[in-house]
Amino acid sequence: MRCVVLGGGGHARVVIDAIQASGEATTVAILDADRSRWGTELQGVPITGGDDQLAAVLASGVTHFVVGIGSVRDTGPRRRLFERASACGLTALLVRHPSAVSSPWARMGGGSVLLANAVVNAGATVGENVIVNTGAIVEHDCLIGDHVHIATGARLASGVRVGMGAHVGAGAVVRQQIVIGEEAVVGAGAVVVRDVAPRTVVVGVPARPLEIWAGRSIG
Ligand code: JB2
Repeated sequence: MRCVVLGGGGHARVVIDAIQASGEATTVAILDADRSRWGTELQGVPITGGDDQLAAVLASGVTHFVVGIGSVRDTGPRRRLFERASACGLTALLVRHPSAVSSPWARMGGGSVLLANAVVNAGATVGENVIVNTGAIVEHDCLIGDHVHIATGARLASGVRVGMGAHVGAGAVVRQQIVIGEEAVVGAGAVVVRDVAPRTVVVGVPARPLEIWAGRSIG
């Protein structure tokens, strides 16, 4: 399989590395929005142009794509890029680093990336274009919506549901059966023991909505 990676920054490095290690596809090109990068290489892969090249890339025999931009909070750019490439007729590549563990009893959607030492356990369902970043754990029977980012080292206990486009920050811990709403953000290192409403930012131990937390902290 020949694939193109969309975005050529830090996250793309790790994604390309995982694709190369898995041996399941060959990354033949990177598209990046930054013109100054065009004509250069990232880890041996040429950066050939911007997203307006998607149709040409497809015509050249490339069949698959992966979104190679990450997110720290707003997962919207990743979603829009995924939708644009899919609309062009490219197929989203599922990427699994060989050191990652994904149960044969788990389901993973196209375009999702499971990076080194990540775990997705039995009965879990992971949507499309999800990042399960380095060392993150998605326990059994979790339900992870499309475009979610489970950041490095985050741990979701069993049966956690994460809504579309949410971000679970690095090293966060989420108690079993918790529901995290669409596009919510869990801060790095937070410990989530109550449900998180959609589009809410929670931080701290135990995690609280940012405004309340900040108020208590100041007051
Ligand atoms: O719409 C776009 C687009 N927007 C930004 N299309 C394409 N094809 N490329 C786009 N880019 C490019 O993504 C930028 O020009 C830049 O080269 C790249 C983003 O690189 P950066 O290193 O700034 O961030 P990242 O998204 O690769 O990594 C972030 O998320 C990771 C999960 C960082 O916060 C990392 O530290 C983090 N590990």
